[in-house]
Amino acid sequence: VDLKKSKYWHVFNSAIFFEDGVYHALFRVETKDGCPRLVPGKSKDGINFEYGEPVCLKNEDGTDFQYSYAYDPRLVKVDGKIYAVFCADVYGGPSVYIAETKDYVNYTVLKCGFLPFNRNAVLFPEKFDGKYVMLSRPSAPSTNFGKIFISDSPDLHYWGNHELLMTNFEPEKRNFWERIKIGAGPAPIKTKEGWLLIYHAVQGTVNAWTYSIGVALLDLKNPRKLIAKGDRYLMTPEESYETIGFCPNVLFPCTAIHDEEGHVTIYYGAADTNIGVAFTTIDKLLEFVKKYNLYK
Ligand code: BMA
Repeated sequence: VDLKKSKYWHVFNSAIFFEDGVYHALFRVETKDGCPRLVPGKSKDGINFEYGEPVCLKNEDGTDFQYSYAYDPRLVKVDGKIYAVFCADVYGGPSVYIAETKDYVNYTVLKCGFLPFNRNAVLFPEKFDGKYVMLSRPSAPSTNFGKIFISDSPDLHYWGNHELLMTNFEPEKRNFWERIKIGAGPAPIKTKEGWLLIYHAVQGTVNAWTYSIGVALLDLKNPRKLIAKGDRYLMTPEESYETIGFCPNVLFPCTAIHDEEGHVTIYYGAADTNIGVAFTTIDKLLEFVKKYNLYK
């Protein structure tokens, strides 16, 4: 989907939430100054969006949220409230921020519960034993490493019980497609067999890094338990809009919308330039992750 007709130069790793017949978006855009910003959008068909000005981010006390850039949002509904989880730089290094919205345009940023450097965070849409659960990817300035961690919180502010959930490359497993790092994608999808986690995984090549999309399955009652993880990518850059762009060979999923019949629509950033849309089903994702389970 080529969204460049808007005034924004690149529109890619974005969050889209479907509710009451409307697709609400929180787009990651870049204007020609190269600065990542978050912009709201609205659509009836999930493809053609109206755009707004960059979102209004306020602190809980009503003052402006001061940051230098914000990017890679995910939108999640927990306990009837809509939250954006995104990465922003406030202290000279990116960290994970949570912001609540009622209209998808005005966002109240909660006090930061994570230390820099940390990115690729997403909340589970349900609480477990009364606690919010978050996936995130602690890293470092160079970010040439990274694994997915799981944490919980009683109030979305104080986060703890940090544990390694999923590692990337394991030499004896030969999963080279995720050699450099991995990061959680959209909010996990609840299924009868567990939580489906769509994520991105990075391979190093002689040219640059290649970002593919993978899938894992977490235990339904205890999401700290990894049940299965694909030994190969679900999608890798192949189409011209994925292999050619501002940053070639990048697939970066931030949204997975599913309906009651199990259809799944994945929106992913393509080459840091456009948004791609891929269709699948919960059954197909479950079949894939079980058939190609790295740990079977
Ligand atoms: C990551 C993030 C993503 C981006 C990707 C490829 O580190 O910055 O937003 O899509 O790099 O450039």
